[in-house]
Amino acid sequence: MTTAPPRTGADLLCETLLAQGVDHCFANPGTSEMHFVAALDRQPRMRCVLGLSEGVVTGAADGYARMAENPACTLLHTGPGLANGLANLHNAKRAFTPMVNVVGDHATHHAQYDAPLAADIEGLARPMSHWVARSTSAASLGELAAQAVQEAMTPPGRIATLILPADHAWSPVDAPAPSSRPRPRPQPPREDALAEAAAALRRPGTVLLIAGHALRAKGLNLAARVCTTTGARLLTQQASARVERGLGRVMIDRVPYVVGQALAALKETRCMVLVGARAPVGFFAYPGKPGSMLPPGCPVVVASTPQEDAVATLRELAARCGAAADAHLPMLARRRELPLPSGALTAAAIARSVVAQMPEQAIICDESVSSGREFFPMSWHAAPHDYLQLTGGAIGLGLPLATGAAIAAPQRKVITLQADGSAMYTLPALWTQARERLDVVTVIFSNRRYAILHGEYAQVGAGAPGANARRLFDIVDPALDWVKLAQGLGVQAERADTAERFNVVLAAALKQPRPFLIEAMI
Ligand SMILES: Cc1ncc(C[n+]2csc(CCOP(=O)(O)OP(=O)(O)O)c2C)c(N)n1
Repeated sequence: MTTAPPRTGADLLCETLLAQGVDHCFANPGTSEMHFVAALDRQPRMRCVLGLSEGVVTGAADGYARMAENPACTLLHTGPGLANGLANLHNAKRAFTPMVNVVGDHATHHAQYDAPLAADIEGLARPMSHWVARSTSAASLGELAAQAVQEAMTPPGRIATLILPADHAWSPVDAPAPSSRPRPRPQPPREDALAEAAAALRRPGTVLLIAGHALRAKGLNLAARVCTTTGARLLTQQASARVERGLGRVMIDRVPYVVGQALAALKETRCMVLVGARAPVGFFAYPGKPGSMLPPGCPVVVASTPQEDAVATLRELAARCGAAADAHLPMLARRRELPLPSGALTAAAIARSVVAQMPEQAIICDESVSSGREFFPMSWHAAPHDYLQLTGGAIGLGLPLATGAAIAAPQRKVITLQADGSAMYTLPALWTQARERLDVVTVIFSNRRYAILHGEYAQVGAGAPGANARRLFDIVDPALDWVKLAQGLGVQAERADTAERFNVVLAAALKQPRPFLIEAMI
């Protein structure tokens, strides 16, 4: 006769996560996490998703949470497992994504031996986490897990990392899982900030820069009403975690990436009002160029910080500016026929084909780097969609982000606009897409180079690339065969080298509900 295993600290952790509404676990486990895996195994409500590298795990948890508006947990193996996932944790932190990381560690009594995988997990976790804790006993795991979820859900979204020594995971416990707690709410807007912002918005030359939740349809409509009434100019940051765009939605422009273009776009700005946003700065410093993208001395008014309620702020500003609820909004995108492209396959042709063919409610994950710039203005008039970007600049997010988004929104088509160099960082995400049968079409912009770095080389004043620089920027020898790479990971794939062929392959890919990759030869 087999007896049921005793309830462990890992069970308590798992039960608590579920009780707090966390029911997806993106994982790459090892020996120190075996009891957590056993606890997951006893919880059929927890969906477990394997990522074959930790960058996939953390990136997918980011994509999941952006669409589910709920944190996932990750399961990472000790310091090195966490370290492999850090770049995408950095991106998630910059996106204000809620996330709970469970990082396994050696049993406490094993620490004295300095075994090979022993590492300073706190030291690795801290820079990419808002909150780091280590369990002190099996019984502590309930309270700590509940706290981790609270931390993660503290607006606008935080990274919480809980370190789990193996003996706390395997020791028996009686303590019940803490019951579900109310989710923390964003702070209300501040009266003095609202008054100052409302006055600033009425002055000529003011830009209203919005971010975070203000970029969902409701916030955008309020912002458009404010700007239509006051004449202020509406803008968002260069990259955003999630924007609701397309037909019937507000056509909001963004601050350009290229410093010269950003400076030109903002040169008439007399004042900037921020709602959940940060005043625009250069992505990098360039010799002889300013770091702030605003004209010198331009005042900045913080109407609300990212921690404050952006939608409530905009509602208040609309009221104070006298914006009518039924005001006509010229900023709303209207239908525009976009013929399919023909001829040479270029980044612009791909953008046009995607815009013309994408279904309603598609989720666009954009890591197209230098190839996707045409997509943004063209897709104002596309079918209504969500648009997810790389907010932390650490490339290698696109494929995992799409993976997590597809898991969060299984009824929606996910389209990944993916630069080839960036795709290689977290290529195994394609395997997870195949394993989980996800509805994702990946478009690889196969330019066989780090194109943006050619531009940056000139921008920083380094001159023309010679042989060594070119060897660091070009990935043509050997050429990556994306059809074979995808097929090897279980994803169907085809190559397109003309616009006509791309149109046909994309149409077929969009019709079927399984992962599909298009190698677009540009
Ligand atoms: C983690 C990380 N490593 C390196 C870089 C530097 N970097 C920026 S863009 C880039 C290559 C981009 O090439 P690709 O993804 O093919 O896009 P393309 O520039 O060709 O459009 C690199 C290496 C980075 N941003 N993040």
